[in-house]
Amino acid sequence: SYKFWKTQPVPKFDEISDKPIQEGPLETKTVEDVPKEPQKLIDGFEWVDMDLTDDGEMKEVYQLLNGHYVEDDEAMFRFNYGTAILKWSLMAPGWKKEWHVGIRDCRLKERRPLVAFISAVPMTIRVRNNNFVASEVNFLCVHKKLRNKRLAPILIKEITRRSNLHGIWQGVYTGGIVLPKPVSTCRYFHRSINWKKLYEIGFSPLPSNSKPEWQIRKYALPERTSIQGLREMQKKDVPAVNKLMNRYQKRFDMSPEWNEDETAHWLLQPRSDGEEQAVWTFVVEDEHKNITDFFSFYNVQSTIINHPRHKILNVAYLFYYASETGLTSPSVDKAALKDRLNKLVSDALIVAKRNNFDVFNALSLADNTLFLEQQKFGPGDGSLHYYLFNYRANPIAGGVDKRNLP
Ligand code: YNC
Ligand code: MG
Repeated sequence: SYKFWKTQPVPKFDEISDKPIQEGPLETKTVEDVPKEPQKLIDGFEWVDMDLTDDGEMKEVYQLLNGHYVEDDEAMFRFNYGTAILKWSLMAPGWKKEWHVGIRDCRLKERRPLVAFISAVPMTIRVRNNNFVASEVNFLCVHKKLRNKRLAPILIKEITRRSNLHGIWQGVYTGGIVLPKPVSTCRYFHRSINWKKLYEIGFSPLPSNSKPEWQIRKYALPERTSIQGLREMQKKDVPAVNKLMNRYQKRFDMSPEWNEDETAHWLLQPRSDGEEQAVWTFVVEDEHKNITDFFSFYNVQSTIINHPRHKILNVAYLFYYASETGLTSPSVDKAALKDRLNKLVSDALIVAKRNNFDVFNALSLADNTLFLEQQKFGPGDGSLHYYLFNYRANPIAGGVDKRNLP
């Protein structure tokens, strides 16, 4: 019945109209309207700002998420965000320590364990022709022993308050569960890289008319990439990639708007010594030294919850990509774009295999439906819902549109 969500500035499920609605904020407030203090927690619990530049505090966030963050419906896998990818997601340009919000259990005087977390980073988002700054909220997590006690709404109200204190009134978030009311819904697709392992852990079934050898052969990939001029992105590519990205994203109704700092951060992941690589980005440079295309993917491991031999699943997630082929005016040649994206993603799969990934995930958004089938992605069970907080928008087609499914 959405007792909490009913009270929040989000669209209701029954707000349907035949005509397009006027897009924009649902409510307007000023910083003076915002409480200066957080809501008081019940006795024994305390708000904390987590300092992610401190290895010890970073480890606490890592361990909370590692034990208690998102699982699939059958509880076979749980996300295992490593500290490198947590830093990358949570310390993006404009990050603030007070947006890394924790709750400690102080009943245990000595240990004071971290038992809940929520975070945000600021981003500029474009919805059709409007750009606005929003809090991108992620990593909402409550310890399993404190579930169903209405702590989640308290965390959500607190990250909202802290966003509002910075004059930010909109939020962006995604989730596997249905809440009022998704602006878009996408489906997950998976492309096996290490089919044998995926089969052994119960992720991939053996089709009744197939054999393991046939499946392995089906998903085999060449050793070498095929596109001339493909190379890893470097710092010097940032201005060109930034321009290409923002031009290409105009193809879509909703997208982030990155400046050069954000482009560098999200595609090149500033790394300290010995830190693991979280994101891979490749560009295509033509004979005139122009950047004509790029693709990127990032790594989130999952813990395989109950398997005697396999403990970790190495998953690549397709991130952003762009190609001049999608920008030819006055109208885009769909067949040429389809051909180009298939070449790019085929090379992305080869790079992922070389880096020991087991599976490559992509959503039914952006131009992904142009290559999913040909690159042997198969639909998964999961959906991902996209939400806007305090912003009314007409629905955005994505995976929801059945015509987009292969
Ligand atoms: C969820 N994922 O509906 P109602 S995604 C939002 N996002 O409220 P309780 C959620 N709301 O229905 P529990 C939610 N999950 O009564 C549940 N809710 O109105 C709502 N899981 O609270 C739910 N991480 O504390 C209900 O539930 C109310 O103890 C129930 O805690 C929930 O990060 C949770 O899936 C998710 O750790 C913390 O189950 C817990 O079950 C858990 O009794 C595993 O809460 C990890 C997990 C969620 C991943 C994510 C995005 C979060 C977005 C939050 C919304 C942000 C809004 C924008 C704010 C900024 C605005 C500005 C400016
Ligand atoms: Mg709770």
